[in-house]
Amino acid sequence: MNDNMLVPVAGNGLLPLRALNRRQLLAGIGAGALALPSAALAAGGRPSWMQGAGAGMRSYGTPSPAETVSRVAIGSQPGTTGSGASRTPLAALEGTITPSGLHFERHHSGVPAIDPAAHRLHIHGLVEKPLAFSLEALERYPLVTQLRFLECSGNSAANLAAPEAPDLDVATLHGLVSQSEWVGVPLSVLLEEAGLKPGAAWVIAEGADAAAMSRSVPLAKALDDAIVALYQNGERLRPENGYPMRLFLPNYEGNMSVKWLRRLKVTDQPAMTKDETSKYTELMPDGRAAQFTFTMGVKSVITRPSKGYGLGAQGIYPITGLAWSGQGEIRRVEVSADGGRSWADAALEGPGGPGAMVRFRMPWLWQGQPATLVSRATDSTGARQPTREMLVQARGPQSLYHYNGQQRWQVSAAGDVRNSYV
Ligand SMILES: Nc1nc2c(c(=O)[nH]1)N[C@H]1C(S)=C(S)[C@@H](COP(=O)(O)O)O[C@H]1N2
Ligand SMILES: [Mo]
Repeated sequence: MNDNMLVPVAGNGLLPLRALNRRQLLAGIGAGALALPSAALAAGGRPSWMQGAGAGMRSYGTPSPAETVSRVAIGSQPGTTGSGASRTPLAALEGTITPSGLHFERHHSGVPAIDPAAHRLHIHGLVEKPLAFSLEALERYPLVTQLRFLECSGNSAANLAAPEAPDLDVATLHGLVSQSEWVGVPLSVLLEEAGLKPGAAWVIAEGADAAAMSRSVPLAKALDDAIVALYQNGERLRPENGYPMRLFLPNYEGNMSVKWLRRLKVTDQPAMTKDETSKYTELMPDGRAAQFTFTMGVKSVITRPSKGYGLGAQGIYPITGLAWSGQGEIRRVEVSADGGRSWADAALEGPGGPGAMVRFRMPWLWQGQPATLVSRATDSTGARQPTREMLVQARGPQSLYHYNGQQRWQVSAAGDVRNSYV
């Protein structure tokens, strides 16, 4: 076979994963894009390695001034300072780790200014010995490292609630998810030190913000993989992400990872706080609500191409995105370019592991044909990401939280991309 020939593996131009080499790209219609760098070099004069002495050092680095990536769709409740959300610019990022300064934020009453020296974490309730920990004390415990996604259960809700596909980009729709390397003290160690009394079944976590955000955590989760996180991506937590300490509950809805953690009360029953009754419950079609729906479902989203990241010249384009599941590891991501009629397996990469995001990639030959790009993930429990239709049928349009439906991007003949339900 002529190795310049590209034989699609599924409908509408999906290409085999390892078929591409430089010769094929150059021989193909992607040549225009590849010619760019040398043209730019010719126009720009001398190559970059011939520059002068250069600038000096900085005590704390920031991105190149040429890079303008920032959090998006930053919205506050009217009349409040910082009670709202900002979203991770998913399409602008690569790999699987979200830079700390671009981690999404969700605050119920702004970001408190906490003096780390004065801050204490209290453990009390059904314990033999109530304890109070300073940041300095917590630092001396053996710390554990977890590469984990954090997703607000309100993420992607616009796609469930709106009858017509809202004309929004991937960050605005799905940017309430990020991934960091979290380092902290296992909560089990602190609870064992306090000594659990008979009847202990729940731990009520409370934050030191004006909202005193509180959630009830099942004791089994607290003793399993919960940590009191002190570090994020190698440095102390950012103020917006809970400085100086936060509860981090892998795989659970983001709301339960209480930031600015100041109190853990061990109890025999849940506290029925505002955020586990009037909020963060899912209204079902029969009028009842599902409560304590902790675990995030299996999910994936194509980050490029996507709205605002459309196609230019015809040629080969990488389709790429992120997949994650609170139920287990991501085992498989399939991609379709024909709206789900045919599928092909994408390549998975990144460190992955339980509770971690993976990146997926799939080469695609675009020759000006209209297309609908979709991805669907399957996790190690065998659960596969549902379509929007399946979710609406099961839950009605009002359940809002925990939307993990497949994202469809409609590509026009002009190469523009928009959100689509069909
Ligand atoms: N104390 C406190 N903890 C909180 C919140 C808050 O407003 N106050 N917001 C919760 C919600 S709804 C989410 S999704 C996550 C967001 O964490 P992040 O801002 O670090 O992304 O924190 C949770 N923990
Ligand atoms: Mo949230």
